[in-house]
Amino acid sequence: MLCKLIGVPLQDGAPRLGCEMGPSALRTAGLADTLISLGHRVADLGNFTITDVPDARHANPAIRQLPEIVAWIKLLQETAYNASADGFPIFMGGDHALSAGTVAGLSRRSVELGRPLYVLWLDAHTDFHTLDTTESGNLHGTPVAYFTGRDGFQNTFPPLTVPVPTSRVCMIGIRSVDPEEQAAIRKTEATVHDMRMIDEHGVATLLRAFLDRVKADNGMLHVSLDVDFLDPSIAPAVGTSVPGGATFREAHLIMEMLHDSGLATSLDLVELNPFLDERGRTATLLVDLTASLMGRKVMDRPTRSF
Ligand code: NNH
Ligand code: MN
Ligand code: MN
Ligand code: MN
Repeated sequence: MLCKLIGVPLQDGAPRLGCEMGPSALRTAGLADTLISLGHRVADLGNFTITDVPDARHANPAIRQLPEIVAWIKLLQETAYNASADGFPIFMGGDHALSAGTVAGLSRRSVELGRPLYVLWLDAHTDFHTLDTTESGNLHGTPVAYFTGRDGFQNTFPPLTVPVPTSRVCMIGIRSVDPEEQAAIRKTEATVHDMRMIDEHGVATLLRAFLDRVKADNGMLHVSLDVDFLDPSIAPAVGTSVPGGATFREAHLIMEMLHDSGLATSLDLVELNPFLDERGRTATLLVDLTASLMGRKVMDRPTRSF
């Protein structure tokens, strides 16, 4: 497999500075060599950057860095569309606002290929705010609402080629949802598995049901991994940590099952804030999770029963 590393040093969507260093930390933690050791080819396309910032405004005074985010979405939409022509794009964030651009670009690609795009959203948060409803004004809280075509982005964010229907979005790890997001997402067909669902059923059952649907539909599958999906005790390098997150094994199991399914076609690694890390352990964990997704395993699976 040709893995394309795409650096997205974006931090305008998050409340604290530092995500801009994410791509460097992932490179330093050995992402490219790890993929090569698994038999993949790697093309590091370097870090992308916005050049001109449009004149964008919105009536909600809380919104921060709107023109910059609009510029990033435009750039990433084009970048994701182009990069997904062949190979497996890995978007190294950068904050989660980047997924507004990556998913929009991948959605355009999926229409061309005649394969529906599915999104696995691994996050503590639903990121389902619109420009009208966000109270924090941090636009990393909005990408899912945008790429699923929720009202409230017209004439501000770039138009979508085609929205991803909410029925093709599966969220796992959710444990912090603002009231307005809660009310809005309840009215959609999105699958929202909060931490209690993991506690009661286990990640394997939840993920298998989703993967079966993707497979039956010959879908493309984009995986968006927010560091705060993970429990803060194993992944401290994030500005918006929430207690009670996924464990080391739950996260690896998801990645291992994704690998076995052969369904994943692209990946976002987002919200890594290296300024908050402890001797690179969160960056290293993200590299190891990517390794599990791309084929690292301890043992071959037994073909006979045990
Ligand atoms: N819902 C909150 C907000 O809109 C938190 C979003 N923060 C995230 N999302 N880290 O993944 O501000
Ligand atoms: Mn997020
Ligand atoms: Mn989050
Ligand atoms: Mn909020």
